[in-house]
Amino acid sequence: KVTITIDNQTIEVPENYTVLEAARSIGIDIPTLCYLKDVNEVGACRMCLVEVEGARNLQTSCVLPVRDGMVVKTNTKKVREARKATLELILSNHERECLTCSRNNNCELQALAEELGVRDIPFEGEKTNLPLDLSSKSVVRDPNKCILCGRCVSVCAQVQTVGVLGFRERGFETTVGPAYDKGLGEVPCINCGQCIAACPVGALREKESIDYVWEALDDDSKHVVVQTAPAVRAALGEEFGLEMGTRVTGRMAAALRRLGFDKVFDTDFAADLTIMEEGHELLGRLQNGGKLPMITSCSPGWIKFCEHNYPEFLDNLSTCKSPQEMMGAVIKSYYAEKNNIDPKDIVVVSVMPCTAKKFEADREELAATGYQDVDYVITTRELGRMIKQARIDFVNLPDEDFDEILGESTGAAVIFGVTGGVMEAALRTVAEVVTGKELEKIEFEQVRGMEGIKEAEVTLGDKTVKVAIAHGTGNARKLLDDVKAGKKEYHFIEIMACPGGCINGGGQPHVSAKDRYTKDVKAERAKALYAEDEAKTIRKSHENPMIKKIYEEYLGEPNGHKSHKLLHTHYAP
Ligand code: HC1
Ligand code: SF4
Repeated sequence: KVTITIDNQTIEVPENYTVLEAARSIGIDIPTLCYLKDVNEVGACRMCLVEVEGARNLQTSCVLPVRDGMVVKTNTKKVREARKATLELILSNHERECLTCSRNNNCELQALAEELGVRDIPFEGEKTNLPLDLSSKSVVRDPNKCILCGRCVSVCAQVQTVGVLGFRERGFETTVGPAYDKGLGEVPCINCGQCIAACPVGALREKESIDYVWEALDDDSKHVVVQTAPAVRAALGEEFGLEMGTRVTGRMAAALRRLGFDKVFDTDFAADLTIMEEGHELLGRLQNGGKLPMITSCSPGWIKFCEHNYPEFLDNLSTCKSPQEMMGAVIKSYYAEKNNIDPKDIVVVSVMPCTAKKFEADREELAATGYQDVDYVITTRELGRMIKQARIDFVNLPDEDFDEILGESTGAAVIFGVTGGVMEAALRTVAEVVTGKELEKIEFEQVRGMEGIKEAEVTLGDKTVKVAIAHGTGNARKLLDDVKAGKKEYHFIEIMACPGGCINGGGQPHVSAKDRYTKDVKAERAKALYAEDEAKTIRKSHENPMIKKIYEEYLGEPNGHKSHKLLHTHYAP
């Protein structure tokens, strides 16, 4: 421990603290902009300047280690003026179209300008004026709004180990983007949107599909059906000021109905269906000497990461389509036939916590009925915007249910949205199918939690199955390198592209760096999903009565002929 005095308060803090951490530990809020805890700690933006006794110049507190006896002042005239001048300089070269910006009222730069009392910008400099990068199906990059904080660069390189973003040119010409001026759609970007989540301003955002969805809803000749991913219900409330971790499943269904969707279905139904298909696929591979380890295939960011970086594992991927795609295929076949609707008139809209789902929906492999399985994908944030545009009082909506029968789901499905959840859901079903006996305890604690890589050994009948889970493609890379090198052996691996799984997807409500510092976003949202699992009467996919019904009425058996046509695919190298 070291003793340090900040703004006349003397405290003891661990010696590995920075001055910023020490100050925040006693509620002294030093402003930051480029700082993102554990991801980007570089002292580049100089917003966190403080005065240190004995030092001639102001110091950047986010990278300044504490020293015993240090005396720090965070709120002197010199500090205030320096921070404000720095901010004014950043603002002078920022396209300040706040009113029409996707981050209006939710922008860290805007908030700082208010907090530091910026009322005019004395030097109106030359402005960056570059075209938008619209080449990606998921992410839009606006260089004119970029403040060069480097948060996206760090996330992409260090957390995801994709590394397609970097600083280009120098001085005034500096921009952030892929090398050689390429667009994000032309490089091995995996569309995960973690860069969007890291961006403090509107320089990175999802490619919006809201207008297409409104258009479909306004078109009387279209039957517009919506599905919502497991993780959306754990975070949508944040768009309306509700506490992080508030479950809004019922209000979300009510809002979707009020927006005018003809049917409100739940991707969770398809998650149960995925477990039926994937569980039997695993059993098949274990019994018939199939390719192992089998790796989950529901996260489209992970699929793209695999295609670019580990093509040798493509045959290890489960042939199951992701739940969102299975749902689309089932809507345009089973549901269409049952209700006598021509699939060409059906529009399937997905609400996803994910930006990569936009890319996935457009993949040519995923069009089982001759039409794309899914037509439009909007993120959790975009759904929030639509609800606001419709002026629906979300917070005070009553709880409503999803529509039958594609809205019926189990606790196993809802935990898909958190790392380890697909594995746990699969184990609940596979264990019972193998042994024919009911599990005494259905929670598999070993696969839960936010450890980057998790491992477990599970007894299934007379066989011990080794499983592993990785979330965030950086962790996936470590795990796969070990498997490749023969250091580790598994039967079944779950990989999700985003750290924490879908709850922390690139399409979820923005959380400022300041809130990320104090709140454990992943854990809070995960709690909401585990609570929903516990609250469900049916918690195993194979016990979902509507899943039984669809196999009886239509699909036949898991991995059967019809399933293969509709629910499976192959990602070729
Ligand atoms: Fe996910 Fe999935 S869990 S991929 O994380 O398998 O996006 O929520 O919808 O498809 O079900 C995302 C979440 C989601 C699929 C399911
Ligand atoms: Fe990197 Fe993901 Fe952003 Fe693509 S979407 S640039 S992979 S962080």
